[in-house]
Amino acid sequence: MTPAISAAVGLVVSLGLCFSIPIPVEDSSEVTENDLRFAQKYLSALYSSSSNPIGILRKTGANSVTSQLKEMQAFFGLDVTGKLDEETLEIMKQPRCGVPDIGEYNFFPRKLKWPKNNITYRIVNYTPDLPRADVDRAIKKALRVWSDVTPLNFTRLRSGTADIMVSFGKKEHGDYYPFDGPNGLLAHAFPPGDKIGGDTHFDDDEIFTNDYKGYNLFIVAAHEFGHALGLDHSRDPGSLMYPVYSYAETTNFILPDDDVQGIQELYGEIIILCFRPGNKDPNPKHPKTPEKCDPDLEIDAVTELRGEKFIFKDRLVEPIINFTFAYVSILFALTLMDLGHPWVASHL
Ligand SMILES: [Ca+2]
Ligand SMILES: [Ca+2]
Ligand SMILES: [Zn+2]
Ligand SMILES: [Zn+2]
Repeated sequence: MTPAISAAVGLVVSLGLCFSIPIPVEDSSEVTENDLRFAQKYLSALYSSSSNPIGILRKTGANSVTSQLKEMQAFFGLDVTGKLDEETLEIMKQPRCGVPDIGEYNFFPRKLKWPKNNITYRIVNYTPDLPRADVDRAIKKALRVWSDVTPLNFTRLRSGTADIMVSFGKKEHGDYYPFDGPNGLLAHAFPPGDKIGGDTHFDDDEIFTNDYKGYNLFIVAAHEFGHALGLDHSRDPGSLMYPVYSYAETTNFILPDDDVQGIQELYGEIIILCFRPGNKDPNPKHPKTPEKCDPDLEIDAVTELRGEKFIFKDRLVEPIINFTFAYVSILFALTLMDLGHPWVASHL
C-alpha cells in the first residue's frame, strides 16, 4: 500500500473511531470504514443480547464493544486483543447462523428444552430455489439427524400451529430480527418454548440447494433445528453447531460427537439394541444386557414404544422367540410383539 492510500485509510479509520463507530482497530491492519460498520453490526447482533428476544434468557451481552470483540475472538479461538484486525474481520464475513454466540444461561441456570418427546413441525412456506418435495425431504432429514440419537419424534402438521414452524423470509420477516440480503446470516431459530419458541426461519435471499452449491438446505436446517431443540453454538469447528456454515457430505451425514453429547445431555439417549447374526450365548438362560450399537452403524429399522426407541440392526437370528427371551428379556420380547415388528411377526 502506498503511503498516500495508507494515510487515507488511516484517516477513515480514525474518523470512524472518533465519531460513529467506537471499535478499536489493530494499528497495522487495513480496515475500512465499511468494515467497521459491518463489524459493529455483527457484534451488536451476535455478541450483545440487549433488546434481543432470542437472548432473553441469556446473560446480558458484554457491555462495551471492546469486550464484545474480545468475546468473539475468544469464541473463535483468535488472539483476544479486543482490537479489530483482518483475521477477525475475515471470520466475521463468513456466512453463518443468525443466532448469537453468547450462550450459557448464566442468569437462569436451567436448560431450555421441550418438556415432551413428541414434537410437531410445519413447513409454512417454500423457497423458490428448490422443488417443494426437496424442501420437505431436507427438513425431514434434518430433524432426523436429532431424532436418530434421542428419544425425540417429529410429526409433520399441514395446518394449524406446530411447535416448530418452519418458514422462509427476507429482510424483516415478522420477528424484528431482519435478515441481511444475500450471504451473511443464513437462518435463525428460537429456543424451545411457546409461540415463537422453536420456530425456524431461513433467509430467502440465499440460494438454497440440495448439493454442495450455494447453501445446502439440509445442513443449514439441521444446524437450526439444534437451536430449536435447545442447543447453543459450539466452539468446536468440526461440530454441526459451530456458527459458521460449511458444507458436509449429506448422503451419509453423521452427527459429530460434540453435537450428540449436547443433545443427549438435554433429552437422553435412545435405547440401542444390536442384534447380529451368530451373536448367540451358549447358555440361552443367561439374562443378558443387549449390546450397545456402534453409533456409526447403518440402521435397518427404528421403532418406538412408550417414548423409547429401539433400533434393529441386521436380522434377528433364529429361533426368534428363544433368541429374544435369552438375549433380551421377556419384557423386550413382549415389546417386540407389541410393536408388531415385521421380523417378529413373520416368525410368530
Ligand atoms: Ca413455536
Ligand atoms: Ca443473508
Ligand atoms: Zn446457529
Ligand atoms: Zn426470523
